[in-house]
Amino acid sequence: ATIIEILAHRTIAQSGTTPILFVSLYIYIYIVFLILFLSLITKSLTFVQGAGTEEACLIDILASRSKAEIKEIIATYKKEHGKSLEDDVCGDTSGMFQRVLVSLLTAGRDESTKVDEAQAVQDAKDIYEAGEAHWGTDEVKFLTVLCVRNRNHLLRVFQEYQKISGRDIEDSIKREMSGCLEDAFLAIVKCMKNKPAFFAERLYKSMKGLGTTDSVLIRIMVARAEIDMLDIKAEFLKMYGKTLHSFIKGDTSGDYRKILLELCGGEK
Ligand SMILES: [Ca+2]
Repeated sequence: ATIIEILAHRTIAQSGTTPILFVSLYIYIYIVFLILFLSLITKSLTFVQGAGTEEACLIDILASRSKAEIKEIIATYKKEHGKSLEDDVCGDTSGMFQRVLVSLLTAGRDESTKVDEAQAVQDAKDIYEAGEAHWGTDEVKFLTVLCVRNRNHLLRVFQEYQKISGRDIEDSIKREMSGCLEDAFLAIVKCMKNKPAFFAERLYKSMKGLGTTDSVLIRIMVARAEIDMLDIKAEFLKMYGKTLHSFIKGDTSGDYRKILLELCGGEK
């Protein structure tokens, strides 16, 4: 008989002899501890995850959209909510994370394709000195480069950074920062390097492991369906050795699955 059956069918009073009483008590305490322990683990896991779903949503959108798209988002937000998106973001966030979001919102990024060689070398040095070569981190330097420079220029900065520091910029961000700020800077760097790969990773993480973060899955599938879904699927397959289609199929069910697969398109 299993422990549960023993416990269910034999109360302490019924068990009579002392050894059995102790064994039952022991098993009972063991189970209570196990439950407490497991709930503690689940709690601490949600704590370490860093950005909650709402912060992650802000990061995903603001880090990946162009100047024109952000302007449109701000206008639509104003029309639908009668409030300024910037004010609401400021009301809900704080510190450097807030400054990064506002910087992305005010769309100060240069969108030309010009690479200024000397400036790129200087930017890489500045970031290195503000981070790895500095006790603590001067996050403002990261912000001025990552939120302002154009994509081609940044790709050059990342190369130069690797040369100077011997590290990938993503590793340094992970070493120097934490929480939402780390997530925001990482998202910016990943979007600059390869936007479809960034979304492939977000989709993968929304489904792998226990449960599915439906809000992330839905948002990205709907937002990218007609933009770069083919590229995202190709990156997904390259990164995880499985098709996005098969992943969604295995992780969802019913009409919800049908709609997501429709947005995903064919297996390939
Ligand atoms: Ca440092």
